[in-house]
Amino acid sequence: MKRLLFFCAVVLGSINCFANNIQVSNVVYNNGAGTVTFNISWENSWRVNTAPNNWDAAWVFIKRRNCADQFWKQQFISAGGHTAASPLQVQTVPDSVGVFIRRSANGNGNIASTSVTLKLGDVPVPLNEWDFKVFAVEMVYVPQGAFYLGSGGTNYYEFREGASGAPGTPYQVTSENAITFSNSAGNLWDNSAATSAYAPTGNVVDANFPKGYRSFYAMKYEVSQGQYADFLNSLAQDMAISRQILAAGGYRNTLTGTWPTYTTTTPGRAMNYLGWGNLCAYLDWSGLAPMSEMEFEKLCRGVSVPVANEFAWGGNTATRAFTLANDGTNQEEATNTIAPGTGFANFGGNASAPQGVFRVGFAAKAGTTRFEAGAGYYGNMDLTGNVYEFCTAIYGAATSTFKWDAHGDGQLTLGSGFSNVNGWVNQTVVADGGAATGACLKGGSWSDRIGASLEDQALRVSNRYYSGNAYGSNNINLGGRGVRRVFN
Ligand SMILES: [Ca+2]
Ligand SMILES: [Ca+2]
Repeated sequence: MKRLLFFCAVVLGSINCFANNIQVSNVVYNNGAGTVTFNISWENSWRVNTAPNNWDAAWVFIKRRNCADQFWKQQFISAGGHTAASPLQVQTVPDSVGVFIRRSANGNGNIASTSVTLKLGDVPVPLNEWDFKVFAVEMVYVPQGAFYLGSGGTNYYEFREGASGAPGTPYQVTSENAITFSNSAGNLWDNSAATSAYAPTGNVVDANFPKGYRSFYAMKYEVSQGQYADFLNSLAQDMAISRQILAAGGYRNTLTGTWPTYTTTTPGRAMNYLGWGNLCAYLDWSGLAPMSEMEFEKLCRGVSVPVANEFAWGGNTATRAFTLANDGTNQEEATNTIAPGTGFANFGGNASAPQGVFRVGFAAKAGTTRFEAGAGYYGNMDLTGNVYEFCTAIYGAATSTFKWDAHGDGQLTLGSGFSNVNGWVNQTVVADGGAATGACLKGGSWSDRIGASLEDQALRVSNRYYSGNAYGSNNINLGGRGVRRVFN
């Protein structure tokens, strides 16, 4: 078979990827050296050795495509031999699915376009027949350390220490050791008196279940519409058709089109309509993993002492963001006056405009406080509101099958495009019903109100109303973000 060698040599991939201002450009493949060189830039970066003692980073992974094929396949990365220009450095991972790129020293501000060269793992011969596409996802590092589950608040469903009454005393997680779920001293329990619907099988949280004590990286933002379009366009056609979610005009989601040219006019807005199986597929393809509901609480609260009924920014009152400026652009923001002492988030929009998802990180600007940005302790955005975030729950069998070290390998089931990671629960579920059990929803969404009813408590960090749920569908409110717990 005659191959289009000349065509290939000319188009060596040069593709820009946008994910809330992170940009990859000037992708150049050197088949002699076995490297891919590119420039990367993003905004509002940091590395600090004072609280929260962390940094942000880009999770970078590479796909390759043969000239004769439109299906981008996983390109593994070498264990070493990488270079990054100042101020960046490369942090590798044992399974070679991607790398983290982060500041090499303390600092903050924008990362200007900076050159990075990654040494590739094996590339099939002939070496000069491949295009390469570089993807970058903004992440936040969460250091190892103890933290609290439960806020001591009045959520009907909320973790608490086993011997305390309701509203109870928060439960402190001090290791990754197995946790007993019991209403006795020193154990983990729930305000609801833990009916079977909200407890793990066998009443034990397995030692291998990710509890948030160990360090991990979490996506700075919810998965965006642009990221999901990039994902679909990189799959084989049959996989993309199975995983496509076309919701043009649906609650501010504009994703539309056909393979391999899915598009959205609002790539920076959160991806709603993202069912559990579709989120798992995106995360497997990206080399990431779903977070657990314990990790979600740590992202919000960090090492702080809980505030009863708090939201992600560490306070229990909020200002609703609803007056938009630069709507539909990559500068989309809200201009409402934030009441003193309150945090800022996209919620309460069930019956009033703008009624839908906002740009991820819409409230974060240079100089905003954690309350003004609606940020979690470590700098993750929109943990309260915008889209509900799918997590793996302390509920049912998931608590013993879902392991902390199980990450995506960049490769999906052929044909269906579903994820296929050992131990992840219900990976082929994209509809409501009992089959989605083990996935839960945290943080509330753009449509939720703040109030006393069970539904109106959903925006609170520690609320577990949807922890025993069966919602897996491509619903107007649902989305998520990924984590990675294994790195060198
Ligand atoms: Ca959210
Ligand atoms: Ca896989």
